[in-house]
Amino acid sequence: MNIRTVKTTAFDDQAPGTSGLRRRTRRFMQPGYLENFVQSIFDAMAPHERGTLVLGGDGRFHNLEAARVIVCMAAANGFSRVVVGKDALLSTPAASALIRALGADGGIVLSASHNPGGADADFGVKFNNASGAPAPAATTRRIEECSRRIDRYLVVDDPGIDLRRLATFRLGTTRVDVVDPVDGYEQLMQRCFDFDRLRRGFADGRLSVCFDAMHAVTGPYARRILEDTLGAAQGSVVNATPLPDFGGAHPDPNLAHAAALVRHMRTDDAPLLGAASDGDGDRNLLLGRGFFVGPSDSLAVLAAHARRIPQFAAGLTGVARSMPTSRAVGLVAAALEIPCFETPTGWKYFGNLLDAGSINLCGEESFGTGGDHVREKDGLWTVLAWLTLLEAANQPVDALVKDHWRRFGRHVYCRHDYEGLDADSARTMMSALVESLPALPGTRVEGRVIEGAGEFHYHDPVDGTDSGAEGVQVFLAGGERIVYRLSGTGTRGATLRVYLEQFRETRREVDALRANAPLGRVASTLAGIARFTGRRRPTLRT
Ligand code: G16
Repeated sequence: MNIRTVKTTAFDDQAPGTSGLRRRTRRFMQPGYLENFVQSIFDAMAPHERGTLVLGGDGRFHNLEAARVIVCMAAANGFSRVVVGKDALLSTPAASALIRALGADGGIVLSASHNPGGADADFGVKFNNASGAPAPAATTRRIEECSRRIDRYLVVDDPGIDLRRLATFRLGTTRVDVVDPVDGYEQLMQRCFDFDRLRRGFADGRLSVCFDAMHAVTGPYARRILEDTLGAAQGSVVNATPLPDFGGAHPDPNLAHAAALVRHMRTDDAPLLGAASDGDGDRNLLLGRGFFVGPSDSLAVLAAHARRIPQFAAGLTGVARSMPTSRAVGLVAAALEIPCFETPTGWKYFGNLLDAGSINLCGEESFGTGGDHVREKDGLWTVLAWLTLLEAANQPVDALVKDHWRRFGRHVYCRHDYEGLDADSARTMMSALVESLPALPGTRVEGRVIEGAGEFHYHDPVDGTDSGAEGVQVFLAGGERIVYRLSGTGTRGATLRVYLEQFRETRREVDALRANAPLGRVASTLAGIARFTGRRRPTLRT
């Protein structure tokens, strides 16, 4: 095996974002771009960590080609074993599960998550550590440093490796196993849930589901688990074949991009549960008949009923939410007398808490929920968890959620996104907002009194690391809260996210988007969004 040392020069845009490095696909296809970043990951690992590497992706354009390059680089860098999903497919949670099951040293997932795929769309690479968690901030900083001073990468010539069939072969001293991407994940789900009970629920008609895989990676997982194993009706999983361009759609499971599912869930044929997942299978959207379950409420409901889920039969040790996520789960934690941690946006911040056993359930407003079975958010797991609750409660989705609001009160919550902003204007707006914070408490804006305001800083209670400037919070009288932050996952310009939350004890039905519209205007005035960015309205409200 001929290990080639290829000279290279650094690219100046390889600092990982909220979740790995996401760039335009053509940027990744530029000679040396993928190789530099992958070599930087390997360089950031200690030599004794070059044991087993897990590898897979969400099937988007360039997935297979990039995986072959990475196999050749792993062999050149002295890994003893590379375990790759067949067709170079692995959902993000399945990759995390495989890393943990194999005791691997880490894994690389090729995905830009919910971003569109294709030659003119997005591609991404993320690295997970030996516990299966997204690389923590200290590691991503090391990777970035390596990417700045890189001057060579190592690779072996591709002898024509075929990742499209199950096989084991050698590349020099490296053993490469091409494995079924679903097997291990399904076995893990069988340990988390009571499959016999779910099977009975589908068999006697109390359970029914429509799962929209959005032509992304969860198709094969959902088909196998929901239809083949649990007996959901054939055709319950739609858009189940992973396509390189996700069928030309945006694989983002929200009300805007999963519009067909939303419409279906309003018809007389709607099943008990409607669900969708994103490009790499870690996000989830949940719908009842004509009813949307917000991700923050989903987390709170799961926490309140956790003991009904076999994985949590012994109870929850603690829960966590990212700062912008609504505070609904905190009320449940208080009732259960367990801690509720508040972390910055990004699943990587949950990793240490899960490893330490401080929490076993966590979630984010960005359509992510997960437990301690893996170290990633897990879309299909969340669907199985909800099916478990629905079967046990024998209630439709909306009744379960409304019961929860009656018991705990409701955090009426939504998010306004201002997408495709000029990056400099967005940063200037955030800086001006941060500067204005000390003077805000006690002032009024559009008739509301500001009680407190500040930037969010996080001190990791497990490893003691500090993360600062993770978004701005403004607290208003009456329990309203506005959060501002810039997205860390986009590939063009900047996206400003404004999160709006108010608490209501009332039993009256409210539409979250409509109820929060006035607060959205307050948020816009307060930060001068139109003045700095030229935008009068958000591009997306969810
Ligand atoms: C990623 C992270 C999530 C995070 C989200 C926020 O999600 O894994 O933990 O909440 O980004 O995105 P943004 O910075 O754009 O608000 P994913 O599903 O894109 O990997």
